[in-house]
Amino acid sequence: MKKIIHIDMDCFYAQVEERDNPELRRKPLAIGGDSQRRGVLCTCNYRAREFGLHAGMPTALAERRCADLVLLPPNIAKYKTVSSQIHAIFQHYTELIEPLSLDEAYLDVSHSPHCRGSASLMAKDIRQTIFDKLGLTASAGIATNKLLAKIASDLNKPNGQYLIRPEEVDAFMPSLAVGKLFGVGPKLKARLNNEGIYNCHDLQQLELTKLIKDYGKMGVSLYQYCRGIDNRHVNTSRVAKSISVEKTFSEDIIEPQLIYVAMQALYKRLIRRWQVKHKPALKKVFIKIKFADFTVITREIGVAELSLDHYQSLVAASLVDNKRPVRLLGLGLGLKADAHYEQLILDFFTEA
Ligand code: TTP
Repeated sequence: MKKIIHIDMDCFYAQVEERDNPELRRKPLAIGGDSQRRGVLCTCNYRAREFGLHAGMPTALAERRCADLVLLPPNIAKYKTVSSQIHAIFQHYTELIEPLSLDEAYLDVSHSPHCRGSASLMAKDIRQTIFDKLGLTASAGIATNKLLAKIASDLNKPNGQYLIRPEEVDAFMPSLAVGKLFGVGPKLKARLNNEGIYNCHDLQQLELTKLIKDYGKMGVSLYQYCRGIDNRHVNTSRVAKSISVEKTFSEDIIEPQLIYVAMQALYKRLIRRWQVKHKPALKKVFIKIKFADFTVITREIGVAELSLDHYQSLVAASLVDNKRPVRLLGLGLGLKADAHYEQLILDFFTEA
């Protein structure tokens, strides 16, 4: 049986800024883009969350909800440095580390000799070390697989940890909302809810054959995950599946010509990101457009070569179908699964 720890720093960007300027601790604090430039929040501290603020919220709305909000721009270089310091602490316990983002990672400590092999004690130790060395708090989940460990790390947040014992899994799973399962994003969740499936108990009533018929390969995962079964390994050489860049315009754009100008600038940034990563092999290109009413569409085509023309035709087709002002444009590349290069960090912050 495996011993997996999922570590997740508490309100990471905000906490780092609070640490470096303790005055901020008493204030509602958000990290994000300027409301003048129609930015959104990357995250906010727990005081700000009391006002209903959260990641992804437009900064303008956040400032309306919380008049005293202190807003800071993200300092990604600083967060990357802290992230590698956290990573160095993990390495003391195990080499089997799978980072999910700057502030989150799975650790397989099944064979770690530390703390007499107790994963709970190791999690406590790791959190204490992060606090002693870096002055930051983290939360942890401990379980026999990645699915459960990640769910568990949310249960005693902030600055806490939670252990799901193997014998507790059967009692724990039924009441869990389907949206908490790995791979169940907003679309799949809505589809499941539409069919009256809200929690894992509902999912457990469905036969494997029916799940496969309705959801294909994901049906197998759903069947296992709703029972707390997850055979995924801690993947130490995580490979990125996509590279993308996006831009929120300072004003909504109606004029297609201006959208194409923005597209060209984004394309240059995308190429640079792709080159830096040693040009991994492509599977597809895609675009994302967010309209002024916040609806989002995505379009993609399978390609092996990168070219501005692909984006041009995807954008053109989208604009023909949707004659509405555009708030955000994103361009991306889908990469082949075997595209070999290292991407330890998922770059959330894509503004130039
Ligand atoms: P999360 O771990 O999702 O959240 P968090 O650390 O801010 O807060 P919590 O205590 O609830 O875990 O994200 C990690 C960091 O990634 C976050 O501090 C900022 C960044 N981020 C973005 O830039 N944009 C986003 O939409 C999200 C969700 C996170």
